[in-house]
Amino acid sequence: MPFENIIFQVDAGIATITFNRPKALNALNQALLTELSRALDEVAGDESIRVLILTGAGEKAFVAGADIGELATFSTLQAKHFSQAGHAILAKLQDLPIAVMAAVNGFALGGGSEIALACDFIYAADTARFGLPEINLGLIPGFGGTQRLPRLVGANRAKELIFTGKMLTAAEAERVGLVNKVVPAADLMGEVLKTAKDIAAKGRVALRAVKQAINQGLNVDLVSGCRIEVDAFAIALASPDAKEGTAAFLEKRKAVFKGSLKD
Ligand code: CO8
Repeated sequence: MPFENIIFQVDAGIATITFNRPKALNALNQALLTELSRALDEVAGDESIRVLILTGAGEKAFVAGADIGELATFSTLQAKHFSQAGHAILAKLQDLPIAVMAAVNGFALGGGSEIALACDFIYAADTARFGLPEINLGLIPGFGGTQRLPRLVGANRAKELIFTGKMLTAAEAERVGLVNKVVPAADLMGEVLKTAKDIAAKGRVALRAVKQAINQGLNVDLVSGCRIEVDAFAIALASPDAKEGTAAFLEKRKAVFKGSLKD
């Protein structure tokens, strides 16, 4: 079935999902979330994909949050289902064994910020704005914002942002560690693709192992996290890519990683 609310493209190992409801500033309705979930399944099932980029259509927004018109019609049970579905999709996004970058090209508000927070890291246009303004609607974040934001920027900064519902500029978001890099809007996709291509050329097994070690390690104490790293290191070292990488170094040539899982 074709996508109507997102654009899904794959080119040379790099997949891009573009949220595509520009008239509603790419707000998340149930149809969009269902399509996002399907696209993530396609990404997970395609071994040629090494990097996923998420961005928004139009010049104004990445995603301006959940669709408020739709939200306003929900019963309590529908709200719970919508929030649970959002959590499941963002867990799927976070657990993808490849690099996931958010290219935030404008407003990333509410559920939009929460999607960006579930990515591995964020590059932003200088025109981007970040915020969790749910409190202005009498609501609270419902797609992981109360959990992922404090882990990234600290509880004090997260509370100020969520209690006030205020927006951060791209420069402020970079200063608090929410965003890795801010560039002029016209250069955003070029910068994102440059880093995506760099990562796509690395060994697949190593990338998967290191991402799992970091993500799982963040949920446990340091000693347990270091044990996770020991296992992940051993798995990476056993991969054909590690044989190629070490041989290439010793032979003074550039490594060519194939990402295969057996010799
Ligand atoms: N939902 C629906 N439509 C939206 C949304 C949205 N979140 N944001 C913008 N739009 C629509 C506007 O209604 C408008 O439509 P129309 O042209 O038909 O009137 C169009 O997009 C353009 O928007 P504006 O005219 O408002 O553009 P401005 O440049 O004046 O303002 C803003 C841009 C500041 C981004 C403003 O649109 C705004 O404040 N939007 C709402 C942002 C917001 O509050 N987001 C949080 C939503 S709640 C949420 O995300 C909860 C997530 C977890 C849910 C869990 C559920 C149980």
